Amino acid sequence: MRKPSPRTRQHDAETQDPDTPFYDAPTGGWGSVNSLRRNFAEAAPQGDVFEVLARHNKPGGVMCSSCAWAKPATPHTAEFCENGAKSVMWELDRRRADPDFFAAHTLAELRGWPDHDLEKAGRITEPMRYDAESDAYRPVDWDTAFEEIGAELSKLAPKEAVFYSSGHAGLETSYLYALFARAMGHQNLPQSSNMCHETTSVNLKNTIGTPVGTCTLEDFDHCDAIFFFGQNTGSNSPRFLHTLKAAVKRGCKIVTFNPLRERGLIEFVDPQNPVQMTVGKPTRISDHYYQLRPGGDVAVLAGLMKCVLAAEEAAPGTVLDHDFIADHTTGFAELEAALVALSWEEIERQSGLARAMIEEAAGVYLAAEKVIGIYGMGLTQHVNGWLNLGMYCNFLMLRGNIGRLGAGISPVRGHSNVQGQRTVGIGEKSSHMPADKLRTLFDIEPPEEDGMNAVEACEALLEGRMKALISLGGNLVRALPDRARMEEAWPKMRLTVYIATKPNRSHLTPGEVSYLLPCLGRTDEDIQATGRQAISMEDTFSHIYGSVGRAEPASEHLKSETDIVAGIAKATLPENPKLKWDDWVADYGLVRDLIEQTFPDDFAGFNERLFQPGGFYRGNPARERIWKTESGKAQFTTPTTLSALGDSPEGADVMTLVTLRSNDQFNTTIYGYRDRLRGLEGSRMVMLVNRDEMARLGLGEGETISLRCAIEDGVERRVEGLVVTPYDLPEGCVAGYYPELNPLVPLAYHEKNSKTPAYKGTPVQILRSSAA
Ligand SMILES: Nc1nc2c(c(=O)[nH]1)N[C@H]1C(S)=C(S)[C@@H](COP(=O)(O)OP(=O)(O)OC[C@H]3O[C@@H](n4cnc5c(=O)[nH]c(N)nc54)[C@H](O)[C@@H]3O)O[C@H]1N2
Ligand SMILES: Nc1nc2c(c(=O)[nH]1)N[C@H]1C(S)=C(S)[C@@H](COP(=O)(O)OP(=O)(O)OC[C@H]3O[C@@H](n4cnc5c(=O)[nH]c(N)nc54)[C@H](O)[C@@H]3O)O[C@H]1N2
Ligand SMILES: [Mo]
Repeated sequence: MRKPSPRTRQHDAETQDPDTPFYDAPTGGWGSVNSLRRNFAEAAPQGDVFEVLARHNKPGGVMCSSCAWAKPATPHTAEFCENGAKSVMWELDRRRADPDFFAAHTLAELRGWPDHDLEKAGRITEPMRYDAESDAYRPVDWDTAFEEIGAELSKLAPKEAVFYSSGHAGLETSYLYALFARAMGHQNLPQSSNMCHETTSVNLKNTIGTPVGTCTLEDFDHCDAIFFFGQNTGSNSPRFLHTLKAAVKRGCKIVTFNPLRERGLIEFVDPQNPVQMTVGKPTRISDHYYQLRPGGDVAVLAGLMKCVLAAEEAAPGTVLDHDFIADHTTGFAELEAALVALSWEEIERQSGLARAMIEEAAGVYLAAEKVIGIYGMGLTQHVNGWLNLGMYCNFLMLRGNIGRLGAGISPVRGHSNVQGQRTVGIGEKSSHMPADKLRTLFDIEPPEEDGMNAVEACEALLEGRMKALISLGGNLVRALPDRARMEEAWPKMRLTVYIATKPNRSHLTPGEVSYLLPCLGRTDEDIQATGRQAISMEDTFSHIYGSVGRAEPASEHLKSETDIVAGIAKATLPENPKLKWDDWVADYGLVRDLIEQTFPDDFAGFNERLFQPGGFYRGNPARERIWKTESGKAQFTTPTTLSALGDSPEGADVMTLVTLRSNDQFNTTIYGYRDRLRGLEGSRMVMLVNRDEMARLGLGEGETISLRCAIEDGVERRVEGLVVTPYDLPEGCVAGYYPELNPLVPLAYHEKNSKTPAYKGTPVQILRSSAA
């Protein structure tokens, strides 16, 4: 792959490339209010939307179904962001995908609809069964559905079934789902995190002995500097901007490394601050912003650490945290030797940044006593994501920045309960749910064999080893890599069951027997035999909250996710008096008791603490400097390469593809066609590229091109109809939107240890229309 020359110019708002689309207003502010207004007009949500939002993210209210950011103990008057409000409005949609809708449209016809239009059909109102003859979903009653699904699952060898979950469903449903799989005899429990922060779960565990971040919200009141690698706060966790604003006001320094200039990390106007909204100045967020090459983070971190070593050499004993390194870590000498051997020339080449820039950023690090390291998909979705995280931990550990107040490593998780689902047993490993508890609590002999994660399930599907899928939320055929191969293989399954709120693309690829089961959303009131039920979830800081829906459900036929999972389990499993599905559905508090008994260290007093303001903290050993690694110490990682990208074909025409989320989407749910914070509007079928590259490649603005994956493995992967759009990106890379570009990412191109697909660093070639 071509290695472009490093940037020597630091970009700020004034030096933005002229003529490239650019949103020069701050994040938040009136833009945010107007965007909400438009979405409100389109979704025309139910009348109770304002009541729901008034209680949003507050004790006793609904915990946001958008991202996994914390819900503070003392909330703002409106504790929701633009995107949280969009997700509520989207769920409280007045439109209905009812039996008449499905009668009027065959699946073949619906496959021609854009994803946005599919979800715009509204909330699904009744359980539906696919009828192959008419190629349409037809209404069916719940008992028939459960009976047939149970009968189909019972006919399979357990390991032919896969139970997927998107990170939405509450801890109660998730625990029962994980229990159901193991009672059936398998641990095929892939989750959305397999495409997301699995890199974190596996590699942080190897490095510092915990699969999750070590920070809590409190740390942000004490840190002196925050580093950002590959996380887009303005779009994906906007409430975090309030935390950042407060930190900046205290004098905390923020340093960002991102190939794109993301507005939220540049400046912010608090939409809830009337003064700032009218006459105030926006808050500047990042003090320094560096547009590194995609995959260049390993090199940047190596450079930063070389600066730390140089400072130590200049003033021995004053820079490194020698006590921490000696008492708490292993592998320092190897790391040091590797860093000394690295040349700045190579670091500049791989990172795309000039040495002076890295030295400047290191200056901020060295001046700060307490530092937090934030990251997101920009680090995890790479072949060498393990090294990104290893190097990031190295960097923090050199000065003891893990396991003390105001410091730590802090992944920002995606789905609202993605972290919690793993905590209560969703995962393919035996270690995810203690075997002794399965035996004593339920007389279940747990499966010995590990199950499959998302990529492994796809491999099994391609090889005909996967026969049934239950999908608890999510939209796999859109979210997965290698779309063409996946969509083709999908209908070969005997059974597909989609538990969902709104129709999406995955529902249009039914197996031989297929069901679409509509569930209550997070905001909907959930009444069971013992009354109104609460559910619970865990945020990115390992705090756990109860959530109570109060909105009127879209239809009287909806069931809760807990009820649906229990219904399928009961119909599938042989009689076992210890599996009390009916009692559990009647009272979710009983499920919380079971969670507490299964995971006593995390959930002591679960029911009593459910509504504790700010959530209750389940603790984190690395935060206490207890290292649950193989060596019992925190592990320094020695770099074996300076790039996070995988091996790829050489050649001047090979570019690195980064897939992005817009400000108007939640994963595969497209709210609209405006990416306001990037100044892009109207179409998502774009290829963003730097103007110099356009000139080099002879590409014209507005020209339509195709992209092809440059990995040659016998499969041709292409996406056609992309409009060339100049954008301020580093050389050597192009960017476009997820999920539109997922057909370009090979299934086998994933992070080495965790198999998280490398969605941020796929080698591609541009094909001109004539060649396409
Ligand atoms: N509104 C909204 N909120 C969301 C979501 C959503 O779709 N919409 N999705 C949710 C989910 S499931 C998740 S996982 C999170 C995702 O949230 P993020 O972790 O922010 O993920 P992305 O938006 O995919 O990309 C993050 C950033 O990485 C940068 N980047 C790309 N490649 C590199 C690289 O090699 N190095 C560096 N340093 N940066 C790079 C991109 O420019 C982008 O700014 O958000 C959650 N919240
Ligand atoms: N190229 C590329 N691909 C990516 C990514 C990327 O950055 N680039 N990101 C990856 C990441 S981080 C993730 S997490 C995955 C996301 O993958 P998924 O989690 O599989 O996808 P989502 O789009 O979040 O799922 C949306 C669907 O969930 C259903 N839904 C919504 N609310 C509820 C509910 O309350 N209950 C139930 N049962 N269903 C509900 C709706 O039907 C909706 O259509 O995509 C991954 N794919
Ligand atoms: Mo995610």
